[in-house]
Amino acid sequence: MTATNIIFLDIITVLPAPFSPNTWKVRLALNYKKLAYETRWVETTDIASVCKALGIPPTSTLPDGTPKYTLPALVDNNPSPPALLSDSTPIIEYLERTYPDPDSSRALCPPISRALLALFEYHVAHSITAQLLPVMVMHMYDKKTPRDRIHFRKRTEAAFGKKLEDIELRGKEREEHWNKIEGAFDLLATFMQAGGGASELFTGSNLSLADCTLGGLLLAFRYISPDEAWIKVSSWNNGKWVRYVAALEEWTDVV
Ligand SMILES: N[C@@H](CCC(=O)N[C@@H](CS)C(=O)NCC(=O)O)C(=O)O
Repeated sequence: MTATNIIFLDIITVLPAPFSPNTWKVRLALNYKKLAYETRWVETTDIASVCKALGIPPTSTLPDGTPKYTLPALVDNNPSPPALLSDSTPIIEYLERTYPDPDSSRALCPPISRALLALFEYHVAHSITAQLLPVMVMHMYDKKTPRDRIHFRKRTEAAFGKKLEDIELRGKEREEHWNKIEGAFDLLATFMQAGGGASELFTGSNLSLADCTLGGLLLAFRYISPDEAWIKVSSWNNGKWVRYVAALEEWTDVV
C-alpha cells in the first residue's frame, strides 16, 4: 500500500456495506490504486454540515439557490494545504494526477480516452441512473438509517410534490419502466461485446473510469435492491452483469 493520509467520506446506512453508486465508484478507484485511506461514515442528514466544517466544496445548487453538498467527498492530508474534494469524477481525476500508476496501461482515465469516457458517463447518467427513482425509491428509503429516512422523505416529497409511495411505480407501469432500463443495459452489453469478450471489463483486465461508474451502479443495485433490481439485472444479457461484478470483487474492500 502507498502511504497516504486520505479520508474518504461515504454514506452510512443500515446495511453492512455502502450503497451509493457514486461512493462505490470512488471506492473502487481507491482500492484499485492501492491507496491507503480511512472511511468517515456520514448520514445524509449531516452531509452539508460535515462538508462545510471540513471546507469541502458543494457539487451543485439546490432549486432555492443554496449550495448542494453530496458524497463521495475526500480529504487528502498529504499535500499542504490538504486537498478538499467532492464529485466522483473530479475526485478520480485528482487521484490519477496525484498518484499516477508507474504502469501507464493501468491509468483509470488517460487523457486520450477522456472524451469517450465522458460520453459513456453521460449515457449511464441519462439512460440508467436518472431512471431509477420510480423503481428504487422505497428500496432506498428502507436501507437508510432511521434519522435519514425522515430527512429523505421530507426532501424527496417536497421535490416531487407527492408521497414517496406515490413516486414508486406499480404493476404494469413498473414492469414497463424496468423494460426501458433493461434496454439501456442491452445497449451496453452490445457495445461491450465489440471488445471481443476477452475480459468482462471495458478495457481488458485493468479498471477504467467507465468500470468505476458502471461497477458502482451495479454494486448499488446489489445492496439497495437485492430482492428486485439485482435479481432482474442478474438475469439480463446471459448473466453478463453477474460476471462483471465478480470481476470487480478484488477492488470492493470496505476499509
Ligand atoms: N455528481 C456527484 C453526485 C453525488 C451524489 O448525488 N451523491 C448522493 C449519494 S449517491 C448524495 O450525496 N446525496 C445526498 C443528498 O442528496 O443529500 C458525484 O458524482 O459525486
